[in-house]
Amino acid sequence: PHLQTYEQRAKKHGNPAARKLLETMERKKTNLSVSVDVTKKKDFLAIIDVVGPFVCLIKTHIDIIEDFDQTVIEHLQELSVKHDFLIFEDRKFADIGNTVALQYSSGVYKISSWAHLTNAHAVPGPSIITGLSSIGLPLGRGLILLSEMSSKGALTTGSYTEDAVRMARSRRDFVVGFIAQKRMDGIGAIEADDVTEEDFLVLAPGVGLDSKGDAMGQQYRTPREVVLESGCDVIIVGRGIYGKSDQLDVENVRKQAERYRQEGWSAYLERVSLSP
Ligand code: UP6
Repeated sequence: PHLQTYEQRAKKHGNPAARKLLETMERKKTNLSVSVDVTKKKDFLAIIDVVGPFVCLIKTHIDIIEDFDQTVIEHLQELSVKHDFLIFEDRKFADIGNTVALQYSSGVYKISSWAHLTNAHAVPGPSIITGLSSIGLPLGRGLILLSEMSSKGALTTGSYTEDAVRMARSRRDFVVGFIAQKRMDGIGAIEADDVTEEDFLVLAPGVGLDSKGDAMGQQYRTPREVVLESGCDVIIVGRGIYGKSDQLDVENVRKQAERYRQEGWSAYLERVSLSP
């Protein structure tokens, strides 16, 4: 499906959150998601307001905000309307169905009430999807499974990746894609599976233009490698855009967001031009 346009794919997608994301990407001409991993409410909202025009999706780690209160969510939702982007809470759920259902719906953050997308590890097996979908499906949310990770030495390889894709394939109503480094089309499929109609979005973290990695095992590839060569749909960029968050340079954040949007989008245009 990745040689089709985002618009063509939006028309066929059965999940409302995935459809809305694909439509937003086409409308705003961007496959950039900014990962806003900062610890102060003020910086968090300032970055989002600046990068908003250039992104389809804002990725959050809501539990790292030190001065979190309900107004963070209210402002985030206002910005999501103002700049026309979706919200993805990178919660990486990894427990039994009953526990993840509570973590998703309750506690301080009530993630299901504001995040269009969230994600989960496949390690607990299919019951994690059962638990999360009991909350998210009636709300029109979508789930992303982690089938690969960007960090050095990640255990998400081979049969683990295949099993994660199989889990997703059996719940295409709710699982809309993967955190991965490449397309997962047909991976782990057996003959009885009809994979011709499946369209999983691939969201790729570990994207950077000026660095190959960090001191803690992160590994970066360029938007071109990720979108054109590996067929991923959304590039997730954190520090490549906001740098060191202790000295926020708003003008530079804007410049970097424009630069990554441009790189990601031209790689996408080149990719769809290969369509027969
Ligand atoms: N992330 C990865 N790799 C994965 C999954 N998730 O880096 O395999 C997340 C991190 C971080 C963001 O939790 O929020 O993507 C990457 O940030 P960076 O661009 O600053 O490295």
